[in-house]
Amino acid sequence: MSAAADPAPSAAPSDSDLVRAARGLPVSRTPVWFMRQAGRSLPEYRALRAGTGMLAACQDPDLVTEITLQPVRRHGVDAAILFSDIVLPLLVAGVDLDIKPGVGPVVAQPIRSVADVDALPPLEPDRLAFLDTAVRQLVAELGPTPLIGFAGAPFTLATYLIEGGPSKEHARTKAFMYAEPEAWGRLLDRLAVSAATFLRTQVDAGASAVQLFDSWAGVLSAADYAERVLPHSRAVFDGLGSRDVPRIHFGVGTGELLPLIGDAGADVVGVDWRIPLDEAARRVGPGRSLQGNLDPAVLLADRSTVDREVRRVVEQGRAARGHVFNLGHGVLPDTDPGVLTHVVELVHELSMSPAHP
Ligand code: 1CP
Repeated sequence: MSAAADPAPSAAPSDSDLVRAARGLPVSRTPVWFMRQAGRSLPEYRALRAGTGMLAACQDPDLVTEITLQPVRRHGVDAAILFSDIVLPLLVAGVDLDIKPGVGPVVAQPIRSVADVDALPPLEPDRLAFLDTAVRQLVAELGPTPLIGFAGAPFTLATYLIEGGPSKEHARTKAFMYAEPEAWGRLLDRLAVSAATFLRTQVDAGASAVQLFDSWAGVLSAADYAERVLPHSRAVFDGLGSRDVPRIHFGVGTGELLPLIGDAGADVVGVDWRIPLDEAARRVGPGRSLQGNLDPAVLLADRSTVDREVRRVVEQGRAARGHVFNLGHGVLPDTDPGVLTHVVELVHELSMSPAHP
């Protein structure tokens, strides 16, 4: 990566350091943003959300705009990520679900049979007017800062629909995948169609990049992932057609899946903290950039540990075609927001100086 003399952000989000790093082009400094940067670690978020349910907040364009902007103003991150949730397209389509505080998404009638799969309602694009409004407002407010749109990948959404809520082993999901391969394929096909609709709406309204969250794909073997999941994630990216925005693809615990995660159609592969970025770059190959991978728990440690680990991630990221600095998973709720601001400053400073020998 080459370092230009002027670190000032360029005028167009499509020429921002985030988009350039995602495409493997030279950047003025390593771009940095944080998964779950909008959310519970910010007191201004808790104040704004008081009295409004998570899913209601996600459908209110003014709240979405304000919550999405909060971490950009406070930390000076190089990208905004839309305030929404991976289960929102399901809710909008008519699935009875809620996000319970302290738990996560809970589905009233989990999918347990082939008939349940066939009863899943489709997502009608005309129900996404609130999303179009929110993204347009945001893009106008953000100016040169790119907005990342996102969706949940078919597998990770299927885990919530089948388990009925958060789970560790995803045993029911895997059992359904093995026992009902045809219905499984149909379920993931449908989820791919709605994820693509959700992403297209965001890109057509002005989002500069997209991230597909397959957070729980790491529970699968490479063989099962390749055969039963990857084609459906690829269908989501293919659903973007010729829309020319970088595609980020992320999962947790995907060390053994990294080449496949790239093959699904990503420009950028998101990596958690278990695999160093130089090793991840070897596994992913030369044609893709990397995003990650500071352990979110490091941000709860003392300042010298934070600095040492940030420095390591920046150094190891130099092995990649392009590097977008991020955490290996979302910001933990107890994180001191001041530490996040410090990390943004440190990544920028370190990435403007030449590599250490
Ligand atoms: O009341 C609250 O504040 C609820 C907490 C919360 C928030 C702030 C949830 C519930 N979702 C969100 C927002 C959210 N969700 C964003 C906002 C943008 C940002 O990053 O700042 C994003 C990108 C998501 C995506 C999401 N939701 C994922 C993929 C990312 C990941 O963390 O792996 C997943 C798995 C979800 C499901 C979900 N929603 C909420 C929770 C607590 C969970 C996880 C539950 C579980 O453990 O299964």
